[in-house]
Amino acid sequence: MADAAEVPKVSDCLFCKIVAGEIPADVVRRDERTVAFRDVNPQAPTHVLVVPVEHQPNVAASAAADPAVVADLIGAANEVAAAEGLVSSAAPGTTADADPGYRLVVNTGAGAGQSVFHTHVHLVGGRPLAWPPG
Ligand code: IU
Repeated sequence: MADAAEVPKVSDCLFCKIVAGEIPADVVRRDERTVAFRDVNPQAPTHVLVVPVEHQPNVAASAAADPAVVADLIGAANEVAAAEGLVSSAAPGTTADADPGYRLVVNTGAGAGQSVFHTHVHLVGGRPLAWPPG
């Protein structure tokens, strides 16, 4: 695992500071390329943010710089979802009780609701989720 103190960061980026351990966060998963921590303003019983260690301002920039990081983020989010009891072995199409599921949201751009400009995936679950989102 990378030493957090050695991770390059953008000096004024909040999520870089969380990745580096300079700002406390409720970290639920960490590997060499991603960090997952609970959102400070949760919108559901499970609301975890999964971020890449490498700073990019949004997922479009992350995908352009290193497409594999997008798979890393989704893989990490799925592992967190499983740990939170949101991944069912039930066949698709069964009831919400049997297959609670989860939602991944990647707000990209201010107009889409992005407020922190370090790529992040919201993992939301633990309650019924309506569609379409707001
Ligand atoms: P957004 O998609 O960029 O809007 O999401 C940013 C999220 O970061 C949002 O849900 C905030 O509650 C969350 N957050 C956080 O977890 N810790 C912080 O110190 C700050 C924002 I500032």
